[in-house]
Amino acid sequence: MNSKQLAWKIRRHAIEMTHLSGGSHIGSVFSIADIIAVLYNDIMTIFPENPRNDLRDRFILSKGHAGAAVYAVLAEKGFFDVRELESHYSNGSKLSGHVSHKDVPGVELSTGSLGHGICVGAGMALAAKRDKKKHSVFVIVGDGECNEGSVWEAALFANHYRLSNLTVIIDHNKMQSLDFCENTIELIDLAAKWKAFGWNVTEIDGHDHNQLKNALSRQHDEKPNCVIANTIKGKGVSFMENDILWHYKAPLGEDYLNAIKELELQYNEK
Ligand SMILES: Cc1ncc(C[n+]2csc(CCOP(=O)(O)OP(=O)(O)O)c2C)c(N)n1
Repeated sequence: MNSKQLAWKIRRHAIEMTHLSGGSHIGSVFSIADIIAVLYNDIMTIFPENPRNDLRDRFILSKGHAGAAVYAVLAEKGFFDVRELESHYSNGSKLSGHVSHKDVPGVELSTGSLGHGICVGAGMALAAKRDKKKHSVFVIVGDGECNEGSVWEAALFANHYRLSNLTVIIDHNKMQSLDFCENTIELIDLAAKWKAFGWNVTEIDGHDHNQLKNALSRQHDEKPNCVIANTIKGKGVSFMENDILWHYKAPLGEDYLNAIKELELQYNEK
């Protein structure tokens, strides 16, 4: 399976998962499906049969509300049975809506309270550097999540310790839960901000797999790496794209059927 096929599978699973549970955040999941697919298919060293292998690269979804994308990729990569995805977001399930590491092989960190995943990722990168370990740490942060002060503390910290083994990908879809970022708290020029914090910054189209592969495989020798991925919230289903409704709305009834129809038409293009 190539990364585009994997991204399609992530979207296809996520529609079923949120449909079955009446769960939220499908737009947030679709926004990062391509990034996650490229990371797990082409970039990270992973060990599905031995998920805690110390040689593994570490991945943290700091915008933990899009956890369905992580569960879907882990199931597709063989960390657990894809049939478990059906329990997502339902009472008693291990696969909670906000991503959880409890009893879920392959998840490094439970997140959901925004602004924390990047801090833990920076700590993991410092630990690896001090222990002279070779693995990398990748963290996806939402652009709305950049409203959190702790994101910028982590940015200062990672530069101070020259954490070149850390790559933060900003999912820059210009939206957050109930509005556009610019109407909530303006971010202005994110690339300039991360550069000013001492990071090596690359700005790309976050749905272009070649650009993702190039940007994510390049780590700077001395600086932490920030990839600003310009994305579209809801990417992959036309009526969900750039529509704020799909942060919280569950794909039910006609919406579900129409989304499936669109995704199925895309299957042969991959
Ligand atoms: C500390 C904290 N405050 C508020 C929330 C509620 N919340 C959930 S998602 C979200 C918007 C996040 O926006 P962004 O990071 O851009 O994610 P995306 O739009 O890609 O889903 C907010 C404010 C939260 N999860 N954690």
